Amino acid sequence: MSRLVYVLNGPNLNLLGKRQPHIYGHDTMEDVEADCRKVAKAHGLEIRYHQSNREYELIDWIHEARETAGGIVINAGAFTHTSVAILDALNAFDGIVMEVHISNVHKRESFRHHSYISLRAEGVIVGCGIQGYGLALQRIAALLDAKKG
Ligand code: CA2
Repeated sequence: MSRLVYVLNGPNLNLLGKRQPHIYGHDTMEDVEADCRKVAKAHGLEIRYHQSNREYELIDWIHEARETAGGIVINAGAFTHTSVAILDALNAFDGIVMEVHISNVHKRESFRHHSYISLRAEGVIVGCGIQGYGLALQRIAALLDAKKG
C-alpha cells in the first residue's frame, strides 16, 4: 500500500498559535507541518499537508487521497462534530484513517464528545497537543509496515 499520507486540518486551525493558547498551545500550523514532515521522513512516509475552512475542500482532498494514498491523518476541527459528508468521504477511502484532536475534547463541552470521524477512524488521538499528529503518523507507518508483512 502507498506510503503517501494526507494530513488534513479543518476550520479555524489556521489560527493555531495566534489565539486561545491555553487550549491549543503556542505552536502554529506551520510548526505542525514541520513536525509532521520530520516524523514522516523518519518513518519513510511522504505527506501532503493541507488546511481549509471549507468543508468541500476537505472532501475533495479525501477523494484525491482515494487514488494515491495509504493513509489520512485528519483533524476536522468543528466539522468533526457535525459533518456526515466528511464521514461519507472517509468511508469511500480504503486506506488507514487516524483522527487527531489537539485538545482533550472529552474534558470540554458535551457537543465535542461526539465525533462522526470516529465511526471510521482506526485510531483516535486526543489531548496530546500537536504531538498527536506525529503519533498518528507513526501509527500509520506501523500499520503499513505490518500490511507489507
Ligand atoms: O482539539 C482540537 O484539535 C479540535 O479539533 C479543534 C477544533 C474544535 O472545534 C474541536 O472541538 C477540537 C477548533 C479548532 C480551532 O482552532 C483554533 C486555534 C486557535 C485559536 C482559535 C481556534
